Amino acid sequence: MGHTILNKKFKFRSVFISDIHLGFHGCNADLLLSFLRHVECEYLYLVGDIIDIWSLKRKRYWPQNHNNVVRTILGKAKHDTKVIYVPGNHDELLKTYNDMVFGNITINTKHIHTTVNGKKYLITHGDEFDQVVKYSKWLAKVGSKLYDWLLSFNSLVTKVRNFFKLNHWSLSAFIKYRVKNAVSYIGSYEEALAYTAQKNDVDGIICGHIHHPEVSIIKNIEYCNCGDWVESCTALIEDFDGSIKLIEWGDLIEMQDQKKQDYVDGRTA
Ligand SMILES: [Mn+2]
Repeated sequence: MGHTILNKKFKFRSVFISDIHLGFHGCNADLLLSFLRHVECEYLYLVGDIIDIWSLKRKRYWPQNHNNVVRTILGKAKHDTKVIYVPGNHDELLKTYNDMVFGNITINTKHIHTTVNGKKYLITHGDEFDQVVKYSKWLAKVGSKLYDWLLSFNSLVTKVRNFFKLNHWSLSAFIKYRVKNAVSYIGSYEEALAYTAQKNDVDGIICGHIHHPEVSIIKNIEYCNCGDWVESCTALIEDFDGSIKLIEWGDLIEMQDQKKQDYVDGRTA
C-alpha cells in the first residue's frame, strides 16, 4: 500500500523487531515494509516469531507482501546491515540451527548486544519464561530455585509436546484470553525477564513474545519489549548515543496520513 508520506530516511545504530508472524493472516506486512524501507541501521535484530511456522502448519498462507518483507531483510543483510535472528516459539525449528548463517543472516538462540556506550543487553524472544509465569503465584513464595527449575522444565515440556505433536501453550494467547488477569501476567513476565538479566549481569533485556511494547526500568534493569507487527506495529531502536527507544510506526504513519488528510480536507472545504 502506498505509505509514501515520509520522504525522510531514519538512521539508527540498531533496530530490534519481533513477532512479525509472516505466514499468518494477521501480519501487518505493509506497515512493516514501509518501516524497513525508511530505516537504515548497522544492526538489525529479529527477536523471534518472525516466520509463523505454527500458523503455516494449520493453513498455507504466503502472500506477495510477505515475500517482500523477506526480500527487504535479505537486501539489508547483503549490504551494510548485520542481521541477527534470535528464534522464538512460532519459529523454534530454527533454534536447532544456532550459529548457522543463512544468506548473511546469523541465527543466535541467545545473544548479548553491546551498545555504542558500552551497555550490555541480553536479547531473547522470551517464550522460555512461559512456565515461570504460569506458576508465578507460588514461585514468589518458593523462590529462585524453583524459578531455575521451571526454566529448564519449559524446554522439557516443549520437547514432550513436539514428540506427541501436542498443541503449544502460548502465553501471549493466554494473556489475550484471560483479559481480566492480563495485567498481572504481563507484570510477572516482565519481572522474570528482569531477574534473568540480573543473573546474566547485563544492563538490560530486549525481548518480545507477549505483543506488549514497552521500555521501562524494573529492578534496575532496562526492560525493553519490541511489541509486534500484528497489532502494535512497533520497533525498538538504539540511537547513536546508545539509548534504546520505542518507535510506534503504526501511530506515526497514521499521524502523517491524518495530516495529509487534513490538508486535503482544508483545500476542498
Ligand atoms: Mn512468541
